[in-house]
Amino acid sequence: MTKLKVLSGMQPSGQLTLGNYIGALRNYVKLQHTHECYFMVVDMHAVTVPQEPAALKEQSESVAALYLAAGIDPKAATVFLQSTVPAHAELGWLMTTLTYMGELERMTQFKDKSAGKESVGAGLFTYPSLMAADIMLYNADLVPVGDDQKQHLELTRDLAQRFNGRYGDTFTIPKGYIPEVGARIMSLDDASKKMSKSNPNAGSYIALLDPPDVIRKKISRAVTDSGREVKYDPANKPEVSNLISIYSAVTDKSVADIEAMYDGQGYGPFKKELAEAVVALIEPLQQSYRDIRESGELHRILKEGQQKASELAERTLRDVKSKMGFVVL
Ligand code: ATP
Ligand code: LTN
Repeated sequence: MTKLKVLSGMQPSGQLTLGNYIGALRNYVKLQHTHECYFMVVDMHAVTVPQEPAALKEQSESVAALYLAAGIDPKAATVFLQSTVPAHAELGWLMTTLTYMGELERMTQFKDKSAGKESVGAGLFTYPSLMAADIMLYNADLVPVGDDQKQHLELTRDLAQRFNGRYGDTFTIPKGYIPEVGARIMSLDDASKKMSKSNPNAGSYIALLDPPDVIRKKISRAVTDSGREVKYDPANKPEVSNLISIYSAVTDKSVADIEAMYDGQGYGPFKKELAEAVVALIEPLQQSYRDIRESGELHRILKEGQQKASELAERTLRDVKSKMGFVVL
């Protein structure tokens, strides 16, 4: 039986966070042996907001190395940089022509990222059309992402259906693969905002490359309410509920078990043990990250990924162009 296809990506717009890991990266690792997987670093998406060239380069390599450090095996999954497969830009343009302005205007990520900014690049607006192209180039069945990408995925499904309706059956209609616990980890300083690697306040997120003591400090300083009850109640105790979600995702303990463990103990012991659980998860990943960066193997792996991804992507693009009436030579 042929394997279902999986594609996903993360932006090299900062250091990967625990939110990225729990919401998406963990599922990449889980799916790689049972599915045909494509995992990319979406550098072309990252430049929809200004990036400093040296930082973009370093972060792109760092994200790719973190994929591997988290357990992605380049022999099992194809790992590559989006910008090294030009078919993304090309199908991205074609998808932009298929997308309605009204659809893009409704995207909450665009509204959030453009709010209060004086000049906003047009790429930030058309970003979801490029994401749709990313997924469609590989005819992915499943897309492991966090909760914040649901709306973009819905648009991808609409565009795939629109294309199929106009030009004949071509694209698979993809589905999201979103975790039950941890699909939306919130900021440590403000539980109304999602944890985000591009947040200028480093105290708001736990980076996968934060040293253990920094992780301990960030968790001990994480905002909580003035009560002392470790209770999952997102409406009234959003901060503590967020920490419980992280605890549950990291240890696989149920919310009820965690509440029972800290019954009557206040936030102190809870936060301390949460920090240790996060450190225990992250330390081996950091060791493996250092090994990968020092091995000098990264570019070779990304080059192989580029070749594998290009084959499939080019084939889809030729088919699309031909169906749309471009002269294919
Ligand atoms: P940026 O701050 O640049 O917007 P980000 O941290 O939001 O970046 P992305 O690169 O946009 O991260 O997302 C990569 C993946 O991680 C996506 O699948 C996204 O849904 C998931 N993700 C991002 N933040 C969280 C979070 N706080 N909780 C759960 N999943 C998340
Ligand atoms: N928009 C996504 C990143 C992304 C992506 C994709 C995710 C770009 N292309 C294709 C899944 C599949 C985000 O996390 N902000």
